[in-house]
Amino acid sequence: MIEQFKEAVNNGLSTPHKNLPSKYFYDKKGDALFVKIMGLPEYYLTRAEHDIFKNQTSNIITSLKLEKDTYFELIELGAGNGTKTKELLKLLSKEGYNFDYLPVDISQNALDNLENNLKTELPFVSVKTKQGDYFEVLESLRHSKHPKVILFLGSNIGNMNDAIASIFMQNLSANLNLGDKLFLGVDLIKSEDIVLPAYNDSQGVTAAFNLNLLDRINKELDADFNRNNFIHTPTYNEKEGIAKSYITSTINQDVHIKAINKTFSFIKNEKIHLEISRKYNDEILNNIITNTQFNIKNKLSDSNNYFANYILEI
Ligand code: AVJ
Repeated sequence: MIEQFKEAVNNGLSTPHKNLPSKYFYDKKGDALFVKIMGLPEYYLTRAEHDIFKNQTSNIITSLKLEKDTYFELIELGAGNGTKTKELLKLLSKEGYNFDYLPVDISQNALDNLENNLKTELPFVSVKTKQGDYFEVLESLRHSKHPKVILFLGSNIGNMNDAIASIFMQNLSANLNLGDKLFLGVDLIKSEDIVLPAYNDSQGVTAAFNLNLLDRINKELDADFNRNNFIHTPTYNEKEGIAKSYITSTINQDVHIKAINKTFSFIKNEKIHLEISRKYNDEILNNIITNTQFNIKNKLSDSNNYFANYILEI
């Protein structure tokens, strides 16, 4: 784990276009900051997807062609705190659908919290948590032959570039059987005046979320980054539909990372690329699923048309 982190940091800071992978945002502090982001007035994504789950719940069930007398597995990749999914679980349980809810996460702690919460809030839903890597878990479920519905929500796919997203979808489809479904949440391409503030909020929470990665490197790799010498400088290009986050060095500076035994130099205005947040439309999604068995069956959008949940089927 720490070896991988070390290698990613060393590789990322040793290239001319410096970068650090956003998957390392999520330490304890980063998790808490992301929860704060989801509640920000500018961060419309979570509210928009929740709008779909809350106001179109029965539409979701119909679109997924679920049947009351056929057992199915509802598998959520990266379940988080399950706020949106609970809307769906509530209705499925109330209407007597026959299913297990299988939240998958890398964090056992997140799964324990979710399980405890569901035990009190939705005691009649059968929950079977699965700790591990998405594809390890899917591989282990592959032979069950029960119909499966996969939830991959929150525009989490947006952190992948199109080549990686395409490989991800190929792997996912290879682990499913004919008739299985994917319920995929993506942020839609829209104008900069809406998207950019979501990644550059007025309270500076997203800035703190990005700069926290420097603190994490200081802590875990014994480095001497001074986060006050970097600023959060996100961009959004509506034409390509990608938000990118960078931190920019405000001075010429050297940073030593003891665990790597190396000093890295930053010149004034030099950027480190941290994250991409890809926005979607039908064409982009169609390109990504070209080499998979998936077909787009339906699409549900929120009332502002900011966000969409696509239903794909094998
Ligand atoms: C969790 C990947 C959906 O890209 O919108 C939020 C992460 N980064 N603010 C996103 C994030 C900055 C988020 N995802």
